[in-house]
Amino acid sequence: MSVKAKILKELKENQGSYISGQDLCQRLQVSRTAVWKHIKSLREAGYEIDSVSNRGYCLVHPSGALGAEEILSELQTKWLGRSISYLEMVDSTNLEAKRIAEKGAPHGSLVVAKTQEAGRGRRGRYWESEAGTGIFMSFVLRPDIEVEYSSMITLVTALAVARGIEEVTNLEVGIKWPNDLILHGKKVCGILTELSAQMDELNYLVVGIGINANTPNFPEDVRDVATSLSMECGQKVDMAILIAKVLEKFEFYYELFLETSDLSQVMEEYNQLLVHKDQSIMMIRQNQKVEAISKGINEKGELIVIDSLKRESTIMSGEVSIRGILGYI
Ligand code: BT5
Repeated sequence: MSVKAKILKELKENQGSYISGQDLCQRLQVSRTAVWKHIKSLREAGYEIDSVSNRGYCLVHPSGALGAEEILSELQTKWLGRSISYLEMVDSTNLEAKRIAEKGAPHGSLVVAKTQEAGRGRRGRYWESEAGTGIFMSFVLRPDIEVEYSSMITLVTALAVARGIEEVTNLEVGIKWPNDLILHGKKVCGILTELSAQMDELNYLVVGIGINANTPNFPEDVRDVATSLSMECGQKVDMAILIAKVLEKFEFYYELFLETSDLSQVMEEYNQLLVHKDQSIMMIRQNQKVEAISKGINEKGELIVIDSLKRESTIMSGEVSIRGILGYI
């Protein structure tokens, strides 16, 4: 963690009370000048920091800005997001994560952007990424697993994001299999997992997460299906805190997944959040629609469905899309 992030962490932990310059120097093993320089730069970034001689520094108001320091000062993970590349603008954080992965970026490296010019959804679709309003991030994973197991990571991510959002905002998020997060019938987060493999060997995975955190409104083409956390809870969400929480949850569920190389330990929790569980859904495969009942996922992350003749089968993600009977949800 950089000295600036460490100073920010100390100030946040003592928000509202004064911490002396000398204390900061001793705790962080840096000079007074270094502390002063970083305080100045935090002020420039929008933090309101009071300073009183003989008492020290006091964080009066956080900036609400998002950057590597903000995220690192909240982060409690062991390996995920310990190296952060924060960009004001990028084509897509997934593409950037792939570029750094190709250059050897380690397991857990994180890319976060203020805006994306070509935010991507699945199958060539796009992701609306208005500057500064949402979380646009991707991380690199280098797991020692078979290629065919990697699709389960998307489900692990969905569960982690749902739990992260819940903890930070108290909002109860549902999951639309396999990778959409739903709040009051609308999509609040999308996940795009991509991989690089040679033959059967997995080189790396990139997990991309887009969360509509503080999006005030959406363009017409997604307005009916999209919502944001701030719209639903009526107040702005601190994106650095949310990112840190989501990464922490991901580490937790990912490690459970690695223990068995399947979803047996997280499946029950995932199914509890599934929006269509035990309800009718429309399965769409190459423009063909078939009605079925969703029974939740199995340990491989496949959706178990029962058709109108009461026959049970499983569907794999990527193979079919599902919809509610009356529309998107
Ligand atoms: C997804 O695709 O839901 C995956 C989205 C992943 C986005 C993240 S952002 C960080 C990282 N970098 C990237 O370039 N991508 C990832 P899909 O299931 O195909 O859904 C895409 C569809 O959702 C679009 O066709 C729109 O209808 C709708 N949509 C677009 N932007 C949206 C938004 N901000 N909120 C809700 N729905 C949106």
